[in-house]
Amino acid sequence: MLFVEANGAKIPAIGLGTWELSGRTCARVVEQALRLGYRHVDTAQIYDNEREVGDGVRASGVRRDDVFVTTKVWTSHFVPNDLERSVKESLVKLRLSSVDLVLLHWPNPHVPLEETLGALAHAKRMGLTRHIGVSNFTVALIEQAAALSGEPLVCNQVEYHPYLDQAKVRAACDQHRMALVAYSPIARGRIKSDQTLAEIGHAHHKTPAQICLRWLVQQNVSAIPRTSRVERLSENIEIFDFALTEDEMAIISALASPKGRLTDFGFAPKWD
Ligand code: 1BO
Repeated sequence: MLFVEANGAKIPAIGLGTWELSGRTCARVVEQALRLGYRHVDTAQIYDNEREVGDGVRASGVRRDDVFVTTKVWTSHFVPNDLERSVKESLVKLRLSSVDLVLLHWPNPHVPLEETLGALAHAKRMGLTRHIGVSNFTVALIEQAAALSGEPLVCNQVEYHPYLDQAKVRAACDQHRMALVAYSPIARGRIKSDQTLAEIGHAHHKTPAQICLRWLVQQNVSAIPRTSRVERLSENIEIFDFALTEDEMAIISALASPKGRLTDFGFAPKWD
């Protein structure tokens, strides 16, 4: 497994996303993923599956220290005392004494960023998490956050796949030595029927999803594909035995379109 190194953190390049996984399916998929070699699991308070993620981690038999666990604080808990309480609640649900990474799930313009980041840094100093970071931050917000944070921010987790150009966000992350972690990395399954990726895949004996994930990790991005199907778990991790050429990387990057974003909400920031 490759790692993405960022401000002192070593984030496994492929992780399991758990957005919209719940109940026994979630616990079973987490357990299977870890048994297959995954070492990175991503959850969030708002996903309402932290309990099952923790169950899956324990059931896998993989040593806790060998798994990189991320959770996220929802925007309604960004006032300092709430944030600390919320992280502690996540740990209780996960039944872990600490996580590897806690992220601010989305920006919240109604609470001063400095205060929220102060509370996040405090959570790190209390030992509740090894690292801290942000999610769904634009370039301007990354700049503000990097300037205000009392502890290094190790990543910005955003939607990223071949249909969405994230060059500006990637450059801002690079500048601040933050990793970019890609959610919806196979564009919620749309990648699977992509002709261009299928053709490139043919040359490498790989599926379109594997080509897509390889394209991400070759940019030093960590990707967290979600699946509830065990056979897909293996497919998504078997991407470390080949490399894309520069031409292939460029062909895939050219698939980006202004309409490529799949996850948007009324409370989202004005995207770059
Ligand atoms: C509302 C959840 C978005 C992806 O983490």
